[in-house]
Amino acid sequence: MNIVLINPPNCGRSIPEEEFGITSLKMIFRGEPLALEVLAGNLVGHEVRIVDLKAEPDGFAKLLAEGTCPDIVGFTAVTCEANTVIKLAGEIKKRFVGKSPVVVVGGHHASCDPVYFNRDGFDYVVVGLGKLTFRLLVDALTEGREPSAIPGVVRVRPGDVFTPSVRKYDFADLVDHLPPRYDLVEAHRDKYVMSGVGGKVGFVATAFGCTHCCSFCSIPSMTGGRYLSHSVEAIIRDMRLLGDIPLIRFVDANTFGDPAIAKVLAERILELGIEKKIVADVRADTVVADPALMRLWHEAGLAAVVIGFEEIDDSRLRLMNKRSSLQKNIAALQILAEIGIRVIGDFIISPDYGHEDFERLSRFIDSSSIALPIPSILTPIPGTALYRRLHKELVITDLDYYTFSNAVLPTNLATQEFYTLYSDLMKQLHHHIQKS
Ligand code: B12
Ligand code: SF4
Repeated sequence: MNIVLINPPNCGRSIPEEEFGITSLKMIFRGEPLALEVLAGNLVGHEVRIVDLKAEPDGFAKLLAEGTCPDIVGFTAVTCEANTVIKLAGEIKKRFVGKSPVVVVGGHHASCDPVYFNRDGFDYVVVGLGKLTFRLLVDALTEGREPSAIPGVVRVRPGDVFTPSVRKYDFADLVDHLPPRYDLVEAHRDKYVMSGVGGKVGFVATAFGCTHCCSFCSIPSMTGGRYLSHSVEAIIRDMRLLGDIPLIRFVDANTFGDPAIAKVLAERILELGIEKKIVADVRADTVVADPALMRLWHEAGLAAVVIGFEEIDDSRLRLMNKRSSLQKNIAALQILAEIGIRVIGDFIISPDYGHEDFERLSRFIDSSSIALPIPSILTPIPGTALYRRLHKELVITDLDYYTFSNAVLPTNLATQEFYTLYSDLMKQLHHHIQKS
């Protein structure tokens, strides 16, 4: 089969920019489309290519201009990319009308809100981890079998009943023995950079899902609540496949979710003398529970960690089901500063924030050792507990705005005032970054 996997362009819309001319919130994100490389890794025997529209904005026009119709087109999308992908899928169907490429969508939004894609332009939605499922789907299509019985695969029937069955996930879903096809994006390598931490970056997935279930987070639904780790040897293999790229970002939402595996992995990196700078996500309570593990990881190359601090108020943390506390956040910062690991800190600004709250957060961050603070705005992503609780209150339902930098819930302050304070906070953080 001739398979084309498409990474949507940087998209999503900004209210501060459109309504108030505040452009200081714009961020440019870069990184390789690892999901598509992972899927391609399990498509041995097929002709596969990746069109990364974040790295190559005119890639889609070039694809449409080609004479050959792909047999299968696969799209990935987070929530703010869902509408863009719907448009692109429609254009594929229109361009190759009569030739019937099979169009499949998977990824974060397809997993948390699959019914959203039950519309023209698509043939199948894949829910959750896709490395094994997509291979089974491609096999069924190759052999002319009906794929709907494959767990995680749902046939699109616009206007008709669309009920994805509940799926179970296990280690087999990781197809551990086959590496991602890093070679498919080789032409764009120089564009995959992590500014602020150290230039050219390669992505490695060490685990999927999470050990926790915070109310705003869509990660647990990717694996039905399970935490699944790759084998240590597969992780080492992938790190080595990235060649001389000096910086590795472990893209897992919670890299140290299984501390025993994390310990063996760090020891193996040290034993093999792999000298890479590493950035990974860790929970504050994991740092506090096991500082020795962090020390070991620092030796193994861990240069920076991303921590979801989210809030500086315990009652708000409880409401988010974060199962951590301000005290643990502060203790984690102290431990990491002593070890010498830099911290990238995520914070969530609730739409009910007033002046006081913005000021308190700004003071906290300014007096902390966080090297790169990243405040985003609380956004109920469909499929999360937060969405189930608050969806009736949404004032913006257009998913283009679900970029985590728009208030889609009503703000307590006047909207412009809210965005101005948010923008001021971002500017202040910019100074903080330059200072640290
Ligand atoms: C790396 C990353 C990025 C990179 C993406 C690089 C790229 N793809 O081009 C960059 C930095 C560009 C980025 C940007 C953004 N990101 Co981001 N990002 C991540 C991160 C850390 C890792 C993603 C990853 O590579 N995972 C590894 C792969 C292998 O796993 P996977 O993506 O889950 O893929 C599996 C399945 O989903 C499925 N699958 C995926 N695609 C497809 C396609 C098909 C056809 C099939 C069959 C299956 C399938 O199979 C895969 C293998 O099992 C995740 C957090 C996380 N840990 O998942 C957040 C995350 C995906 N990002 C998120 C968000 C919100 C954003 C931004 C809006 C900015 C922001 N505020 O963070 C922007 C949106 C981009 C835009 N259009 O502007 C959210 C998405 C939530 C949601 N539902 O919308 C996440 C989950 C973070 C979070 N905790 O909330 N991001
Ligand atoms: S926010 Fe972090 S700790 Fe909470 S469920 Fe998501 S990935 Fe896990």
